[in-house]
Amino acid sequence: MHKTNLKSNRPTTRGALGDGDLDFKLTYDDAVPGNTVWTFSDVGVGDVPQGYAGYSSLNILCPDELSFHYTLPAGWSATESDQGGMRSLNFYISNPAANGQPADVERFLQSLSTSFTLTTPWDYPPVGSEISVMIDAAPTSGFIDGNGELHIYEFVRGTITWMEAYNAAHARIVNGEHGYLATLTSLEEELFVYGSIAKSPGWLGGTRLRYTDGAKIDGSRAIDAQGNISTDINDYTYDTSIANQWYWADGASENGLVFYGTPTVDNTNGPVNGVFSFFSGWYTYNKYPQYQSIILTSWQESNNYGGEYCLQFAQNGSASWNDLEYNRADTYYNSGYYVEYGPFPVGTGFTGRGSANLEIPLQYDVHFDVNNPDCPLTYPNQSLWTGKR
Ligand SMILES: [Ca+2]
Ligand SMILES: [Ca+2]
Repeated sequence: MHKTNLKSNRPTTRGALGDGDLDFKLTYDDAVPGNTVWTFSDVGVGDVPQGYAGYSSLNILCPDELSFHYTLPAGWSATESDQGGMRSLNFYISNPAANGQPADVERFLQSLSTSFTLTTPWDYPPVGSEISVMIDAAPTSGFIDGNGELHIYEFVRGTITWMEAYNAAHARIVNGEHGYLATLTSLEEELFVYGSIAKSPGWLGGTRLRYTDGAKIDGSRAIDAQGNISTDINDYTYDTSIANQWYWADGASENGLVFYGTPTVDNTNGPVNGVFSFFSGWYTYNKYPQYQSIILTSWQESNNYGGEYCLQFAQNGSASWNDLEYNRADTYYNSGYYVEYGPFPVGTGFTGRGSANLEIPLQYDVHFDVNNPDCPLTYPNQSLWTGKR
């Protein structure tokens, strides 16, 4: 048995052009024996979209066999999620005006390198074999859930009511699917969104509002062809005898799910067994001791202070939740809303709004049998054995 590597068959660079304002190449130095490092090059980032001060976020989605090497520029932060064979790296730019300009993003992408950790030569990434990069002027991040599925989140500025935000979220589209007011249904998702983009107070998709006949809001009672729900508070009730449970009013599988069984804080009867909730206060503080520094305890929520029935997130820079009036829309209490998209299936790249999906230029070896030298096979992204052993 004889085998050899056919170096000439290795690609050295690959490029991609997104359908938004982003393009880049991955470069692999073929001259270095055993090299597993790829670097980004030829990065081009387009102009900042009108109405924005700069880019706010940069997300990378890839198989989790990839290791990324980088140094964060000043004013940038990073969050990572890694589940189900996929990895999502999220870089958040805290001051888009200062360090989110196209040249800053280009410099950072150009400084990235990545390498594989392969235990065997044929142990290539099982899904996708793609690197997806998305830049966005709006704060956006991508989370990989326990099933390896992708959820994308976005914070949208705007002082609008909860019902208006419900409709506005539905009108937004990523990867071809409508968004919805974000649903944080696990501690992992909660901490991820807080750690990546949640720097401003804004609406989530939870409420205890009901239609006046007692039905939950779930998107099924549209008032127009766009699927909007009524924005008139008179079509709803927040009477605690009817509007007595907190539930998610939208979302892929959690639409209608009750996450808190009482209208106001009740540490015995409120928390629903096996369902995640994260209201401010001592209950949450004691239940998650390792995250006490990001949970507000100055008051116990939900407190229905003056009539509050819609779910608000990231007040005073905290990760915990608060109940708020539907129309409490000012920059201190509520400066926008959180939109979620997905879940998208394993292997989905980003599309739209400054994104590029790139096949990873894998090193591949071709093995052949000297007794049959005419049959060296080349096959991208695979290590093949051919001929007789
Ligand atoms: Ca969710
Ligand atoms: Ca409150």
